[in-house]
Amino acid sequence: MNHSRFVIVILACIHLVLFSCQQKKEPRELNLPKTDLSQADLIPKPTTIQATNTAFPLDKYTIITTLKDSTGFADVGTFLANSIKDIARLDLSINADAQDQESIIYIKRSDSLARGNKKEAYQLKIGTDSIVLSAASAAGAFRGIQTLRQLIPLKANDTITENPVWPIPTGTIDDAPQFVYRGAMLDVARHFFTVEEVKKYIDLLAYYKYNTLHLHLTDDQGWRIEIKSWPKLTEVAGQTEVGDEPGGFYSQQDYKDIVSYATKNYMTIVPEVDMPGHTNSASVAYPFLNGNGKTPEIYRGTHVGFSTFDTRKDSVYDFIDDVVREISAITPGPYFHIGGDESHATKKSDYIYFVNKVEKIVQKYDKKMIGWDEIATADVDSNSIVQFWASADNARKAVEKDMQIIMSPAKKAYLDMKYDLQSEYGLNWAGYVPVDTAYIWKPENYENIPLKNILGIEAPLWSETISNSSELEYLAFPRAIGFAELNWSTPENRDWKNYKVRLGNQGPFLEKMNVNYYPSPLIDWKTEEEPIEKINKD
Ligand code: TNX
Repeated sequence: MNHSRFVIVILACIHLVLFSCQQKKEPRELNLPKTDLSQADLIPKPTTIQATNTAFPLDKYTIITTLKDSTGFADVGTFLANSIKDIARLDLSINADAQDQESIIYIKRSDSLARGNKKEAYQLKIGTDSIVLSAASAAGAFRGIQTLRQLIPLKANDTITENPVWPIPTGTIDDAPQFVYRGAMLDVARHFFTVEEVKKYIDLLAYYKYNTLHLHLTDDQGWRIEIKSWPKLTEVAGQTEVGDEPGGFYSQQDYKDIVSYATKNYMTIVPEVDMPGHTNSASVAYPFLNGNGKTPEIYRGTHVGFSTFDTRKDSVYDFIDDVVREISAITPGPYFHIGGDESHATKKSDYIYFVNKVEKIVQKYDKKMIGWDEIATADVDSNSIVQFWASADNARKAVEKDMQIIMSPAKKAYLDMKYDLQSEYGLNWAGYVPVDTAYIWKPENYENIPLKNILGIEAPLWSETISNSSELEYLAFPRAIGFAELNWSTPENRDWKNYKVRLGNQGPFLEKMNVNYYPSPLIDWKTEEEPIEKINKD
């Protein structure tokens, strides 16, 4: 090193020492309450929790710092800053030089945390002046952020210092999901739900670590996604729904907007175009598609099983090719759901022929095919995925083909089943599904389906009896919260008695989010004595 370089290095060192002396402040003497991280109301329950019984003071002197050069981490930090703004009205600085910081939340990457296919693993180390969130991927960091959000009290403690402080219990959480596919489905075909309503559902699902939202985009009563090469689908078939209501549809721009909102929440959108049955509305728009021998007329009722595409006409497959191509082009996720359920008006041999042809089209556009469990009766590829809803025999056929299975048994996982006799909305063809029935079952060995074939649980919400967010929330909450835990936490970590206390303590959060949940009498719901400020996104 030459002389002048040496001088520069020495000056830089002196500057650094002086600067860090200036920065060094006396630690604050905060008299924070004792805590117990192991008793926190976390849903889903993390894999392991070690409590150290002190508290981290979240307040206006906290800063957020993230790893900057790794995709997604800075955005995850911004998501945390925004959630803290919502809960605590605190405007924390993120990745900026702060002068008066007292505590730090640091979000970093740690490749050693990835376990097998569990890319969403994360670790939270909460100390008295720092929180370190480590994850192998931004998706893992995002899941960890949800845990952190659940640890922030909704109300500040304003007796500790002159400024409000949100004490967070200290300790270490090590966590990873049991299943890689943690889904909910929304039927936007029987009744249409607006982009804003879908986004609100995404917000709530993401909070409980769901990573997939399946949209049932078409059915007998309506077609909800713009297909540019077949405009009448939305011009005609987008204008009806169950009952007298006016229908609606997503333009491709709207759909992209939903997809990008989901992506920011680390959720994958699975589009479903249900066929060859459940296609009356498409045949009303384009009668050549129809294969049931009757003149297609608009249908506003709730029966199933009467419609079918003409499975032996080449032009029908040209139509399907366009539909799959256009939707796949705006769907970054790996899946395309072809429905395939209740095709009672399709001959068995025609059904098998149809599923095989459509599977090829889906694969041509680089997507994995998903279908309701009936598709297992066709000669499907082992790469395709079966969604078990009704027939254990079909699910076993899928196991024989070594396929992956999404678990949605109606008796347990259908969000549109009534809770009980008093339920305002819902159906009951699969029985009543009270909050305990929805939680107390083991997807891990349900109907002897081997664990290795299970991709995860998906909770479908069919919309024959509901048509807006508040009715959606009545059926989905609180049961969707239980499926979140069944999906994420292993059986050893699940216990109804313990879960129901944590669930009851979600009351204030659900109220804050304006969620019209069903206050099941099985749960001792906690409510805030004082009215809490609600989060209004608009
Ligand atoms: C069965 S589940 C259906 C839907 C109905 C639902 C009502 C499935 C694959 N098909 O068409 O909306 O029951 O619960």
